[in-house]
Amino acid sequence: MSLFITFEGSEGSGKTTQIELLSEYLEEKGYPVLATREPGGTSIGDQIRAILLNPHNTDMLPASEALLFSAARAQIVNQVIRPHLARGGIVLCDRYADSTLAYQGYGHGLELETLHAITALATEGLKPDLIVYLDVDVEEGLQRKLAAHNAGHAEWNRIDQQEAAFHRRVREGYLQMAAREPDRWLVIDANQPLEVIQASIRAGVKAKLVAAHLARPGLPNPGQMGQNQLNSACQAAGSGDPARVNEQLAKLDVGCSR
Ligand code: T5A
Repeated sequence: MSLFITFEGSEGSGKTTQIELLSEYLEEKGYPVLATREPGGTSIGDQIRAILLNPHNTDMLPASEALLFSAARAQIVNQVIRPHLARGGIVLCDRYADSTLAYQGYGHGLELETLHAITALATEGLKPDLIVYLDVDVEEGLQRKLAAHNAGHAEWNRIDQQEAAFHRRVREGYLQMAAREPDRWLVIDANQPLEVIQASIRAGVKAKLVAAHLARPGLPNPGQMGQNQLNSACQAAGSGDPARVNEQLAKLDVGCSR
């Protein structure tokens, strides 16, 4: 069983913080977790990141941005993400293809259809099982990031420097994408305290993990994971491989009595 989870959001939405908390939690439960980020995560990706985020590269064109982010993505998908998923692991990725659609598409106005084509090339069609979108007010997010920068904990990069209207278009883009695919996107109000956000993320991830365990031939897909549905699915799973299913459910603290 593998699971690919990406984290999206505008500046200062708290992705890095929440990924660290989730990663610790899943590792404690015994899952093989790999946390990584875009752009970066590979040697070539890190070099591309330095070019992309260098505050002095003010004349970079949106098309160049889209291609460079995608080049870094091709590397990380092929060298890091796919191999870990193939070993049955969980990948937590700070930003992925939807960042390109939000920033270069909705933010800069590049054609979405073209970006989808470039992204398909870079990812070889690999899509996340779950996209956690942390929705923060643009001004609040930028203030958080600036405070972290002033305290020496974060960089203030070329894209942070964009005007507020750009960041608002990015947020609007994210919300539109999330509304189109509600099964894949988990939208969380990221203006809340850290632990409240983390609890919502864990609930969403648990549901996906349980669904992944149960979505095997002959077993029902638990879908929205209401308690009744979950119980029925667990009972039905008893006719398949009950020991394994229950062991996994217990690890997740998900109620299931048979
Ligand atoms: N980009 C990226 C594109 O344009 N196209 C693409 O295809 C891709 C992949 C990457 C930039 O590249 C752009 C998007 C970005 O602009 P980055 O430095 O990696 O640059 O920036 P981000 O991914 O945006 O990461 P940030 O550092 O801005 O924010 P995070 O990771 O979302 O937030 P985090 O966890 O570091 O938190 C920021 C601060 O807020 C505090 C934290 O303690 C920290 O100080 N905080 C909270 N404070 C109060 N309440 C909460 N709930 C808080 N959560 C966090």
